[in-house]
Amino acid sequence: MNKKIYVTQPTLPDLSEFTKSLEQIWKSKWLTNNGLFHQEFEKKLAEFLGVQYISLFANGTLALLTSLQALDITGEVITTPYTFVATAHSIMWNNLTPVFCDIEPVYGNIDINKIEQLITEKTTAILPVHVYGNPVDVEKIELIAQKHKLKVIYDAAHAFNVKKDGNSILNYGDLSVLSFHSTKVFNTIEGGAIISHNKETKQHIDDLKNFGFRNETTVVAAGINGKMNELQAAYGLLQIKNIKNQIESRKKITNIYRQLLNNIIGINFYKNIDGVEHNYAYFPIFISDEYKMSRDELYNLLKSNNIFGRRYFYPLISNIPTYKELPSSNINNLPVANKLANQVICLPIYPDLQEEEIMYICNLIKGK
Ligand code: T4K
Repeated sequence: MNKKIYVTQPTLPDLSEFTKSLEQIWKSKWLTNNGLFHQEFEKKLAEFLGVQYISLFANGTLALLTSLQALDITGEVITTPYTFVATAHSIMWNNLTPVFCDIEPVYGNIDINKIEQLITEKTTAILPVHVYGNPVDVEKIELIAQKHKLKVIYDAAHAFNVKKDGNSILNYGDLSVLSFHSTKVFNTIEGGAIISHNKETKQHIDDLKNFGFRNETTVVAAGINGKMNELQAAYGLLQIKNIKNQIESRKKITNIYRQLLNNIIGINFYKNIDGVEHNYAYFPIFISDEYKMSRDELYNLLKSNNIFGRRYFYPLISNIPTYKELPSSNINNLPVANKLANQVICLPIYPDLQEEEIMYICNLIKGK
């Protein structure tokens, strides 16, 4: 394959439509700080996702940082090590301690049966991640949180438009955080959002992302500058138009992969979950010992053939220098997370990926 195929490729809005939006922005000279595009994007996105309150952000990491600040989280936060570093970094940036909980072996989400044993008098929140867009068992998390009076913030960076029994997964927990980075299902180049469930919380989050300003002269907290600008908002508004088709294309690609990779000894992947509307954000495969080569050998074979899959999420966060001295990072407490991190390759998936390209990738895996 002469062409390089990456793990993902962003889909962009129609350039001539975006140019029209840019012309409006140029005329108005209103570039950021809750402009008209920002207001409209918040409204349309909330409608599209089926949620009540959205606060837009410049990126998902600033949204995560702010979500912990907004709920006054202190002490220890139970989370997963099997995620992108931003999840744990946001806990650290708030001077809190991440406590890593092991994951379940099928979808790679936090193992709800292992959460309670990690709760101490310092625990104030649980921060699960809907990894690859597969929903965490939100009902069980809610029961644990109620029992121990903990807050729940979902890192929903991968879970754009994911629904469970027709209801957005973003409606669970105290807050959910989205990422609209260019590598995500829905992108605003960089971008993110916090989903909240009442007006007061949204107001508080909106203050926090604007340095803590409530109005011209009142600063309510040491907030940050997390604002999304008008160019990102205008771009995002156009993205809503085509996102359904894009998710449909991802679904088709997933089904082709599943068909072509079926019955290869040592190559595993998960099935859809009953009652869940998936977004097909990633296509991870897990390479076990029965496969004819190691995970890294396959990763390098693909790479030498111009297929740039990614080992999301390797190395495991609990094994990187910043976190590995934490008591909860002990490898003996995280056997499943360590195992999946050593088995995973996320194969390329994006709406423009062609059927011949998928066949080429699968033939390399089959050894043809
Ligand atoms: N929580 C979770 C669970 C997350 O996964 C993330 C982000 C966050 C929180 C934080 O949200 P943000 O603050 O990012 O909004 C990427 C992304 O940078 C990161 O957003 C994402 N997770 C993570 C899973 O993946 P890298 O270092 O792997 O990205 P990069 O630049 O290597 O891109 C991957 C491939 O995508 C490239 O090889 C080619 C293609 N690509 C990339 C870009 C940026 C393009 O074709 N066009 C592009 O513009 O982290």
